[in-house]
Amino acid sequence: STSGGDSDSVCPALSTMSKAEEAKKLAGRAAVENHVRNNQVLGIGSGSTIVHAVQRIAERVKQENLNLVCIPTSFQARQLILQHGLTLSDLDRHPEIDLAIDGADEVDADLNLIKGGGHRGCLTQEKIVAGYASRFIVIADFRKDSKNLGDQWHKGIPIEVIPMAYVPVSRAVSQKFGGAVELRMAVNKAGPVVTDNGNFILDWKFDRVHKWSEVNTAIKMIPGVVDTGLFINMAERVYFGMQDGSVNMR
Ligand code: ABF
Repeated sequence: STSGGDSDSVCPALSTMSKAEEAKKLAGRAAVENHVRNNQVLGIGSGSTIVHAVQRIAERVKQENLNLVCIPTSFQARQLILQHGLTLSDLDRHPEIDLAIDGADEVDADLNLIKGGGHRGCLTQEKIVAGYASRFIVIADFRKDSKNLGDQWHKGIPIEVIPMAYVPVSRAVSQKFGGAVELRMAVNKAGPVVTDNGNFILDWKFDRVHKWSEVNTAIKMIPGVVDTGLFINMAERVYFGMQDGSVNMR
């Protein structure tokens, strides 16, 4: 029948988009429900999924009169915290974080993550905040759920580099580990993406499965590398919003 009129048949791509957005919301809200408690220092991640979590945090602060302090992982996160009237702080005043919540581009079966795929290539501040958090919880929609890194996410592993070193770092990564490395360009192609830290982002399109923990350490040792979008063994739990309206936890 052509008369159904449901969004799946009219525009499948649009339908997947709105289902993904709904799934992000489910994941973000479930994580806040289950983990946010009074008197916590929270790490606030970056991207589109965290927006839903921050909305729920702000609702709960009002409803339950919670006393929370928020540490941002990016300029975007800082703006989100301020826009929602939450208390903004930093690692100078709060070097220990109780709970960090963030999105991801891909999550494998062992809860290893690829991050940094967003417009601003946020990953270094996210890794710092997650690294100094007692608990790190990831929120994502069903499209991010993967067995092996690279199964779902095809844009490669982001690597933040000091601008003067982007060419030798690119060469070193492809010589040592194969694959192809590209400097990430701004959407309008007018120049490279510049991170919140004033650096560039390389996208390493790997051509085989690696031992990610070893590769991550080896890439970090290359002079000029600031950090990688590989988050190995950091996430304690991931909430996936599903297409059917449920939330899967891993
Ligand atoms: C940032 O946003 C990045 O580290 C990660 O790549 C991405 C996740 O964004 P989204 O929630 O929009 O998928 O956290």
